[in-house]
Amino acid sequence: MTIQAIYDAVVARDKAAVEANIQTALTEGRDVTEILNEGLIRAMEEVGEQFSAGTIFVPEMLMAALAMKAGMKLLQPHLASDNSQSKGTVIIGTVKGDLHDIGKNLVAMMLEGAGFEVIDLGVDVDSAVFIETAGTRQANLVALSALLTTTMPAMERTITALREAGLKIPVIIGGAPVTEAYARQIGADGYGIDAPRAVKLAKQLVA
Ligand code: B1M
Repeated sequence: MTIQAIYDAVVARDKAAVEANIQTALTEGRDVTEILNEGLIRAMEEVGEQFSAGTIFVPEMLMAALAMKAGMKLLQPHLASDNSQSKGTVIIGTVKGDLHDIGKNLVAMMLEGAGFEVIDLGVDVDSAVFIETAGTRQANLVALSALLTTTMPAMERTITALREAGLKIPVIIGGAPVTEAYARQIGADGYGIDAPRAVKLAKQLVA
């Protein structure tokens, strides 16, 4: 089955096989969300478990991430697009100290697909850069991602700095260790457990 082959190829860190199997799945008319959730995202969860168990290490985790990113690139044009009129400008980035960008890229892709103009600041983004860009680009929303428990406090620092700079732009946060309770605790305006939820929140907050 093609979806299982995509999953297996990510876990095996085989970029060429990920690409070939995604092409096959798309040709077969498989649902893009199924390919993403059951093929790619589920495979990265397995990769994380293997890392936690000590059966793979950072280089292997990185290779799996590169295979996943190659797969996401093929899916990007197939994600629903609504480009009729810009729904607003979103500044997105992974916070200071954190280099994980797959989830953040997925959120950015889906926001673009939903009609937002997305300014992606990349990874390891200092709060000052969020503030400067949000101000100069007249952003309607700031979206922060963090994958490490050690970088979650950088989300709070960014929100505090935005407020101290007098910017009343709504902020949404997300990433594997982040919770709804943490979002409330640090004064974020919303928490997205996954990319579709982040898009839903963005639509609610940027009316
Ligand atoms: Co790292 N890593 N990693 N890693 N890595 C995790 C996060 C970890 C859970 C693995 C583990 O131990 N099981 C663990 C964190 C433990 C913790 O803090 N609790 C960990 C660690 C420890 C590390 C290092 C410290 C390892 C080391 O060096 N010893 C190191 C840190 C480097 C740094 O950032 N400073 C490190 C490095 C790396 C790589 C560079 C090798 C690579 C990242 C490559 C890249 O991103 N370009 C990597 C990877 C691939 C992972 C795992 C395996 C996969 C992450 C991923 O891409 N998932 C991860 C294990 C895991 O998460 N199960 C792990 C797929 C992606 C689609 O999911 O990003 O969660 P995710 O995004 C989701 C949601 O969270 C949500 O939407 C997405 C789904 O729709 N979401 C948002 C994300 N951002 C959002 C923002 C929103 C809303 C929703 O609104 C704004």
